[in-house]
Amino acid sequence: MDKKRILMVGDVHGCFDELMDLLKKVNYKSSEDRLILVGDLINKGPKSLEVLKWVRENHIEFVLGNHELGFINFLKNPNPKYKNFVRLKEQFGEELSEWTSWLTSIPFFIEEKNFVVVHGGVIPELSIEKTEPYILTQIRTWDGEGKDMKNLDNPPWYELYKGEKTVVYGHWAAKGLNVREKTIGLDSGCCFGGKLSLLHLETREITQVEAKEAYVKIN
Ligand SMILES: [Mn+2]
Repeated sequence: MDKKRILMVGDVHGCFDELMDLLKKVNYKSSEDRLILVGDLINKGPKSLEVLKWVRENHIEFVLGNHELGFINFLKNPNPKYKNFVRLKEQFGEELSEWTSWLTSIPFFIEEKNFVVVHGGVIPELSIEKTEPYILTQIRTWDGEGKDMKNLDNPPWYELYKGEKTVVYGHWAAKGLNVREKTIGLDSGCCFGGKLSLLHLETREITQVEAKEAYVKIN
């Protein structure tokens, strides 16, 4: 018997308090609901470690975003220029190796019968299994090759998407909440002073909370 709601939340980016408020607002219960985060849990906002701790302790499902991918690469090859990563690594303290192996165990996508969750999006030519992680985590537009996935002269990947499954993603705060027939973008820019968004997949109902403050400027 499966009575679970499937709930998905957009890019948290360290906005731990807003995440807690949002889950309260929908009366989230871990015993009854399946919760999936679309990636980019860390950086920009104030409480990256709190988000990671809560997610890990509560076995919350999520996919890796470009910020987690960058952090995993940083852990392999630290560069002091990435101050957020330096700080987060320090906060892990003696548990660094546990945190690292946990993070590297997280998938780049979650695929079920009716839906796919991925941070950036998917490309039309290729199955998701064969698509490179840097594309899955960073795609916005598609030029046929993935040379510049930010170039707004090219079409957004979701306009090219012909799949049957609903793709739920984040990563494109400038577009805001972006609900289409087969694709649902949930990054509504909480860390920039926007909103944190939650999708109830079965009903397509969206619930949002306002950011408590603008933690970073839009770049
Ligand atoms: Mn992102």
